[in-house]
Amino acid sequence: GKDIVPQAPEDPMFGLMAAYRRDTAEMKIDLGIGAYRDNNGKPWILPVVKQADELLRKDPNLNHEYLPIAGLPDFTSASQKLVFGKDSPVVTEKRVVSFQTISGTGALHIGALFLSKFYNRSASEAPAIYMSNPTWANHNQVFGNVNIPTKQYPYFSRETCSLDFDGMINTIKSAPAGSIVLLHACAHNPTGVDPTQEQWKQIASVMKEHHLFPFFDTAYQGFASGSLAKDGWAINYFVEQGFELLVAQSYAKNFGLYGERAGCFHFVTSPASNAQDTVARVGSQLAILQRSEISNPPAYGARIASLVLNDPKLFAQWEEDLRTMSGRIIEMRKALRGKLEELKTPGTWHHITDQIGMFSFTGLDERQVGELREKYHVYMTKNGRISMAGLNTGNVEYFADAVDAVVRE
Ligand code: PLP
Ligand code: TYF
Repeated sequence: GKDIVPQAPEDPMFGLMAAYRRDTAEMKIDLGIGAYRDNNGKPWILPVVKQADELLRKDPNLNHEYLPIAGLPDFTSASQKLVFGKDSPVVTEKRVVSFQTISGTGALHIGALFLSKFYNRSASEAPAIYMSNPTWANHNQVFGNVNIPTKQYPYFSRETCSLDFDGMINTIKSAPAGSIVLLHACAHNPTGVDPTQEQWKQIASVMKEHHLFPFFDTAYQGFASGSLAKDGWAINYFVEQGFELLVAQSYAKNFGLYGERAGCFHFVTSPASNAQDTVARVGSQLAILQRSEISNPPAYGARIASLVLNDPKLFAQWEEDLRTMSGRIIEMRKALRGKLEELKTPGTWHHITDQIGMFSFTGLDERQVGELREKYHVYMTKNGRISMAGLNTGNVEYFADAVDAVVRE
């Protein structure tokens, strides 16, 4: 009858991971989940995280008490500085309120929940959130679960394997005033394609003119340009333009703290005489939402990140670790493209090195992806995305040969 709970489909990413684990072939390759792997295909604990962990273990004052509802203050303040810059007016003018969250997903969720309760309540129709097509699959559920209507803007051109800027900007232009626009701050997942600074300026200008509300998702700061500040450029350009905006920040990838769930949510209000009052009111409501959802956030990951972010020496070590990860990924992009071009694999492959961050959107279609899995034990998402970190000097040639074979078929 009606009351039966319907069976839900398995999360495709976790299904893919399980299938990979079941595969007994020696040459199997996991290009599925966006998690960094070293050149031996193993998870990598950042050296700076090891150092911070040792320091924490030696600290006689640490215990397992609850954190405050908003999280570890040293963590949230350092997170503000990382996203907005040390001397940012949003920090000095106290125009930002930040809550520690269950990684980036939790930050998106509390932002979504806050919007669903408090954003444009007088509008005759609930405002929709526009997200890129494609986007991180979880975005749809996070916003859908709190009944925010979800819409899409074009993002990726299958022909050029690059940004469909005209499609994006035209759809944003046609969004009803008051709509929310979800933007990947850098290293777009799944395409690896970001707007240029010039394009970001146009996006900001259109959004201002049409009274649209930006929600930035920043899960890959440090993976895109090689500079933490540059990777935060788009957010800070919007801040400079005076937007009120939201930011969901994840430390899963850039600290390798995936399972520790360290993240932060930021609400920034525009410069105005009542800005501090706005921040206080919003903060008071966020505290109630946080309390009812998780009471208070988990401590360990935030302590690690906080130690590193607040210590100049550890921070410098972190930047080096980030360069180790992004540098290896760039090497693999070059190796893959080089090998495909050497094989004269039909098609063009420059997008492999043009794209940035953790992922490459290869342009492979579902049949090719299926054959890579069935015949060659290569695991990747159906949309043709590969996690570049799954490639290494030991398997990149095997992968290129496999791609060559399925493309020629
Ligand atoms: N946003 C994007 C675009 C992502 O790719 C991810 C995935 O890792 C997240 C947010 C959030 O991840 P987490 O909840 O592990 O921080
Ligand atoms: O896109 C990825 O691979 C990462 C990790 O349900 C991820 O963002 C993917 C799917 C998912 C949870 C995490």
